Amino acid sequence: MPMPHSKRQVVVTRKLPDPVETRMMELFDVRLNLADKPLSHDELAAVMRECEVLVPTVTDRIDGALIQQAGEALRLIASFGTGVDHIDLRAAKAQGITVTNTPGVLTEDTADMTMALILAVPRRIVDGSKLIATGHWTGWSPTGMLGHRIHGKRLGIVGMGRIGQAVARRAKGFGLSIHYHNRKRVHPDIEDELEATYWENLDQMVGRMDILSINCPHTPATYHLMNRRRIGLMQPLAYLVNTSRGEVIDESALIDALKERRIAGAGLDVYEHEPKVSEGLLSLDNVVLLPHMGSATVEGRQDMGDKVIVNIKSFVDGHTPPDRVIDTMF
Ligand code: 8YV
Repeated sequence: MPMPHSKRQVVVTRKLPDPVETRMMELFDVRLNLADKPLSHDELAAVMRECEVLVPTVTDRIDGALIQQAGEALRLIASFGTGVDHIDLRAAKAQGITVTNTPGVLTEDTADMTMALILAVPRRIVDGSKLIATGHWTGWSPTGMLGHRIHGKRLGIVGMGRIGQAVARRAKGFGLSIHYHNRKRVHPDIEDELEATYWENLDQMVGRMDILSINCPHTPATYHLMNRRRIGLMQPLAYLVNTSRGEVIDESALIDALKERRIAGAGLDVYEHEPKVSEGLLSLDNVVLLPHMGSATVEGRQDMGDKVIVNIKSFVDGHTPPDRVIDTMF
């Protein structure tokens, strides 16, 4: 059957779940990446010269140069993911290219993983598991595998958006008291529900928390928000957890603080130079390191794919896609 003219040429840069790809094939003229080999800068440039819709992921750096070289046909970048720091939004706007993302559908999964790290680092879950796996466990002892209590401690959430609030809800159930810093104070009803304390001044909060969780997006304003000076304000028994973006923390300053035991530990799911994980982190015994898997659930990936499809479909049908990224920076 000849392809209907209404089908738009969509290029997907990575392997997506089968049901998502199948539905895309039904709706659009799609080029899939079944081998899941990330495209090089040149390969991205080549597809962006031809396609009408690009579906990138966090592993594709869609910089200003790529956008400027894009063909006239490229009208939509429908990213598979919530964070959009891998896309030069200013350049896209200048070229009249719409950008969409997939907010909301990975909130609970990411909050779960944040909570897992909040538990795993102070309670030494990975250390315990390694002890068994290596055959070194000799039995229970009164002073064996001691970690630190979660209940009754203070959790400082940096970025009280959807994910920050979902973390707060969970953490409250674990008996943590909730503190937060955000560009804007959240609605009083949410503060009441979470019994949350707002800190307008991040430095003030950082110095008083037992656990800090990074849940803000990476933007020019949050790059190295946890810089060397701020990490230096943390208490020696405090933990730092990051499931957002590595760039929010000065990774080398964090490594120094962990090495010198100026803070107690860190749980990281994201890194400043992904997929590279700093050598300095790998040799530490007070960290739990995960491979950017905060939203890695079968259900989440399906929901993300569904959102991408709705965004493309509404765009090609002439409507404003539901998840258009409005760049508030400009
Ligand atoms: C996604 C994420 O899996 O959505 C995000 O912002 O960080 C991840 O959890 C990834 O971005 C997919 O592109």
